[in-house]
Amino acid sequence: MSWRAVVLTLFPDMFPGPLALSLAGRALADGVWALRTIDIRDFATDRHRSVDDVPFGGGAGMVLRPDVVDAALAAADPDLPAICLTPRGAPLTQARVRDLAAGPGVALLCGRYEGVDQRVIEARGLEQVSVGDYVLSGGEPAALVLLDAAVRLLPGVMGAAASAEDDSFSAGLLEYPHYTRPAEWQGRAVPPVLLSGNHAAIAAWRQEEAERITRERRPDLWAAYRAGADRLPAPAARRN
Ligand code: 6GU
Repeated sequence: MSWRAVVLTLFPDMFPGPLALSLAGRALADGVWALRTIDIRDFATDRHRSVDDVPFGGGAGMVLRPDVVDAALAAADPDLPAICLTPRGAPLTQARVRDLAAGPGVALLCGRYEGVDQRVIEARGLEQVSVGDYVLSGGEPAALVLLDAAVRLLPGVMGAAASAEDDSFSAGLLEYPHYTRPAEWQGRAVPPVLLSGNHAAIAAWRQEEAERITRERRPDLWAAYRAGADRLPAPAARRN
């Protein structure tokens, strides 16, 4: 049985989009996962096929109607976790992606306009998820992001090397930098340790670089990593 993605959207033509290519596209063609789009507009009931209306209380933009969205959600697989993509959601994390990939699939409601009527979010118990602190014109690119992140974790989609890499992100650090041939390019040399053949020294250098980069760029991740390291039974020597 394939991992199932159901996307509820006003723009079904945006799917599979980039997910038809590369790793996700191969897995889709091979039946590792399946994608179904539900056009929210198909569930409009009036002759103008309206899906949205002005916000109560006034203000800019339009709000997706709860009755139309509820009817669209009723057409999705009831056994899938249902997520509403919205910039007001909880930040998407690798841990959440891993859990979703381990389950039967996901149903994704893509908000448009100013958003979705709050009552259908509550009535359906929708989880609200964001992909970052910036505003997209709709949830569709966020759905593509979530699906890409989940599909690459499905069994057989990536090699064993990649799952080990994931573990290193799950360990809470940004990755160390990478280099390939030529060993010197435009006067820039590759860090000599990488050419040394000393695998212990290479692993130590990569760990230090990962820690330095995380400390410099992501003080939030660095603090969480330090807090986690403090809970280890026999802590190795640490650099602040
Ligand atoms: Cl999930 N939707 C929209 N419209 N904007 C976003 C987002 C989602 N995540 C970050 N920005």
